[in-house]
Amino acid sequence: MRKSIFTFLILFSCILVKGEDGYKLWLGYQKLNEPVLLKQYNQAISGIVAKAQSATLKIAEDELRLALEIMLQKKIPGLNIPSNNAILLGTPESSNEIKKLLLSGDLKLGNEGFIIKNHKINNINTIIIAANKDIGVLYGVFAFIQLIQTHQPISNLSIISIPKIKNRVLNHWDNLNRSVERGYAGISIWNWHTLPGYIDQRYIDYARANASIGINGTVLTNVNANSQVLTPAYLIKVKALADVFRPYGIKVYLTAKFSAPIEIGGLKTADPLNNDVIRWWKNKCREIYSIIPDFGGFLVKANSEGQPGPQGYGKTHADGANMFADALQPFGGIVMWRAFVYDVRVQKEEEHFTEGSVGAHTQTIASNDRFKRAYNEFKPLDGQFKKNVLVQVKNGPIDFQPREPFSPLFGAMPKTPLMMEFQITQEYLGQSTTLAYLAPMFKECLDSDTYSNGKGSTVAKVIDGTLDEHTISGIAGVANIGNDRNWTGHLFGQANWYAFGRLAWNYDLPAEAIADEWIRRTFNNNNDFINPVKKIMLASREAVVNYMTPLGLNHIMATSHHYGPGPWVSNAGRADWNPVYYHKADSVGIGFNRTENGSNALAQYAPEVQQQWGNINACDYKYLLWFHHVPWNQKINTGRTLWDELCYRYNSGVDTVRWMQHTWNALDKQVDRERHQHVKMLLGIQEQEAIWWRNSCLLYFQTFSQMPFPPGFEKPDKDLSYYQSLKFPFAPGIGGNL
Ligand code: GCW
Repeated sequence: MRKSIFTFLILFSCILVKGEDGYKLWLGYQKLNEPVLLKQYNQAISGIVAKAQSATLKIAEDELRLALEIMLQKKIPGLNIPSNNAILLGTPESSNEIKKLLLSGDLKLGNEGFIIKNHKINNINTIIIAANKDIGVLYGVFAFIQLIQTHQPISNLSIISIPKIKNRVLNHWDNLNRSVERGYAGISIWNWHTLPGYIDQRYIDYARANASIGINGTVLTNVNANSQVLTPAYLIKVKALADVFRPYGIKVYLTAKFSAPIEIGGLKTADPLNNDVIRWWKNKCREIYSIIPDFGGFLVKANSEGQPGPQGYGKTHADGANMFADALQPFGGIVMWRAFVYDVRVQKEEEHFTEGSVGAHTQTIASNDRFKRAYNEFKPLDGQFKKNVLVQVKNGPIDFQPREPFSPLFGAMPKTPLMMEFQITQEYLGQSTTLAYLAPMFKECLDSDTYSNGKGSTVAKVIDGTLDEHTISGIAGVANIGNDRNWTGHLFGQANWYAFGRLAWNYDLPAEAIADEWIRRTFNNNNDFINPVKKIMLASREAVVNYMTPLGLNHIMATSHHYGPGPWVSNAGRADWNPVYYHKADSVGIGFNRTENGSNALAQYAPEVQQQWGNINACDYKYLLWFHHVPWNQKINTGRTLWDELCYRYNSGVDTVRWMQHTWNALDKQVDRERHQHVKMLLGIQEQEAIWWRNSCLLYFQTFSQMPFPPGFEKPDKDLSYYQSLKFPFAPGIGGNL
């Protein structure tokens, strides 16, 4: 007896102290506490009719039941025929009623779209969740669950939802030894050592989370690939993951190292036009598809940062990509060929580059500005890629900075489907100690007008294929997922994974609406909580821009690990790995002149865009130092001198973080202690890091401007040499090809 009381007490206290650790993401269904709403939902939902024959439909039915039983606190029976208030799930194949409904309208749902509708069948009220294919039903189920999680009415539903972009893919930069390049949430979730025998529950939960936001592909391995993953020993491990993901509508892709035929195939060359090489890749593809029949295809980083590629054999990116395209084509696979290129090979020419002074080959690709590289290499190849190639372009011309102008390649290659590459992991945005909600950053790029086909030719329309009538389209996000209990290191990193998926499905969704649904699904529906948290999220990215890289500064992070400020660094191996290359501060001013009398990178944009950014007096202050070298004492269009504005921005970044801290701290009663503490402690670190950024950058830039800090601003408590002495040799997230 005493023993059982004891056990009870232990269990009870465990329940009391156990908070939420974030593992459940936005799918931690909770009992609904609002009696009126509960009554409405209970009346409207009596059971589920689903003739689930496939694994996907079974998952859809189970998920719906799980969610409803927890949220509505009642049993949800399975029904054989529609009775009053039943939810009817399925496809034309699984249900005649659905067949009739889908045939009755010109719905164009495609393979992934769905419809959710209140529908009368013989005078009986039902809710129909239907799609042409099983996966659409699963997406529909998650959308319906979202309605309940976010307390929406369900009495007058007529939702039709179709993804705007076809391939919505996560890119894991995960190495075979489980380190994650630019990963800040522990080690890789793929435990290659125990695969294929051991299927971690995480693999299933990962697939479920991705399906819930419409992600339909995953590249398992780092772009700085290790070719071992293409060997039979690893392919059976890949197959095990593909088998887990398949019913969730997720295809598996791999990175293909260009030199694999040499490394694992025993050939002497990897020349893309060599017959042995061509044959080797064809056989490799045949082998992969015999193991994984729905394999998605390859992601390739070639001739970039030391990776091998076709240029090593005097061939072009198109030659390389097309070789893969031919090998994958019979099986329906695609090639995602990255445009993030700056080959070390042409470094010497670049460093001594003056227009017109180099040989014919380097003339086309070398440049006096890293900004221009991708465009210089790829634009001339427009029209040369095979039909199943997508060229994957980073959102900006340099490298995932807190703010970049859109890459000039968008809109410049109408004959080639361009795929967007965003970075969800926060390599340059404070990594996992920083709360930075990235939907506003993703949207800023997607909504940018390229003017390539007249006004309204947004980046989003370039990548969804509508502008240039492409039949394939894609968007990739470099994942921020690791084996940390909460998946992403920072709890709010989950919002970026979530936002990426939601925008990939529908880029028209406002960043605010996505934040709103994420907060409701992850925490609660209490407005006193939602409103302040939403404000924090929406201010967060701009705060980071302000205290790290305001006014268009970029790439001034410490080199290699990119953790913390390093604007003074000038000794890295390549000129364009140095922050001084990017900010160009001198006694006159600061910023990179990319106008006609500078590197003229602006000429890569349409005339309307050139006009928007080309005039130093009119250029939006957000992009100013991206395009202009501005004198310290010049009055800019915010009304302050450049130096004062810089001080003002750095300070306001710190102030915003402090405001975020206070706002969050006051919410301790509205959220469980575990998650509250987690975010609170990280915001404490973020405040320290923001101060560090502000102080060190302003002290450093002051050595050029020689101007005083405007009155009223907090003075740095350390001197510049202190900040310059800080070293972080073991900062996380480095390492490739492992
Ligand atoms: O952002 C840079 C990173 C590298 C990365 C590279 C790329 C995977 O610092 O770590 O390598 O870009 O995108 O290929």
